[in-house]
Amino acid sequence: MYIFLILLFIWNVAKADECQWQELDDKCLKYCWITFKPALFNLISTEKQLEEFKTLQLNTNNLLTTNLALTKSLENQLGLKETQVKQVEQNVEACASRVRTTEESLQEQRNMTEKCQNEKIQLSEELASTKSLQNQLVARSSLENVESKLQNMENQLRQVEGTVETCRASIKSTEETLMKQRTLKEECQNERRKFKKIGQKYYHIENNEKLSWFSALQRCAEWGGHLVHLKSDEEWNLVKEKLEMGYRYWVDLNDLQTDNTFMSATTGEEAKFVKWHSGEPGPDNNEHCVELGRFDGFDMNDFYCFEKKNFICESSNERVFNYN
Ligand SMILES: [Ca+2]
Repeated sequence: MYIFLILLFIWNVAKADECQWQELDDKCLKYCWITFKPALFNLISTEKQLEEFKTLQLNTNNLLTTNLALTKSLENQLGLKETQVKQVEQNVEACASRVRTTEESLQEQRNMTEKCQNEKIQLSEELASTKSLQNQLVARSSLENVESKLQNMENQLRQVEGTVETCRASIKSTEETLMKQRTLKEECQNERRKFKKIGQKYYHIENNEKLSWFSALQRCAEWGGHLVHLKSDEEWNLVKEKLEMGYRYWVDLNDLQTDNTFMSATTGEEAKFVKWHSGEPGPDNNEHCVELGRFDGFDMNDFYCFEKKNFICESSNERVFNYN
């Protein structure tokens, strides 16, 4: 373009030499104007284009600068990213290292866990063995306790057996006593059967055994009766007809409490019926118990109470004789 303008300028200058300066005002100037006008416009246009080009170049430079700055920034960012990538790679490596360490630790833990499980199994077996031994000890202790309790129970059993034996002995003694009582009762009953009805009452005239007045009193009581208590001549006459001649019989009268005041041991009252032999009761103050048969008949006589004589019992309860 510049080369073309230069060539065009040179050609116009060569054409101008043909014109006279005096003709410039009209001929040459017009010519020149005609000649330079396109060039001038072209130059203006070229300058505008140049300006635009410069502007464009400036913009381009700015854009390039911007791009460079951007590129620089990108490069910086890239460097930063690379640094970060390196950091990440280092982190990854560190993580991988830690993973390996963790795996190793995990493996160690697994090994430790397996070892612990084995030890646990072994401890469990030892614990089971210990428990078994403990149970055996407890069982042995329980057995000892049971043996001790059994010994105590045996001792208690011996005591109970002793008590039972004592009870048996007591029962046996009681049975024997009861048997004796039954025997005595039977004897008494048998003796009661000895009572015979004489008149309106029942009497037993003991002709075999001789007792003191006191013993005779007791014996009649044992038989369920009392020494005979005569109340009237009728009773006296009926009884004396049954007596053996030469025998002497105790009756229930005595003056043991007050001399010469004869009381009935049956009624506790002073005797209302007496049949004294002549001269009786005598002056001997030691004679306090009354008998029949001292003399030829069976009149009454006071005599020594401890002398053993036959005796006459009278029933105190008529029901005793119902079975006769
Ligand atoms: Ca006398």
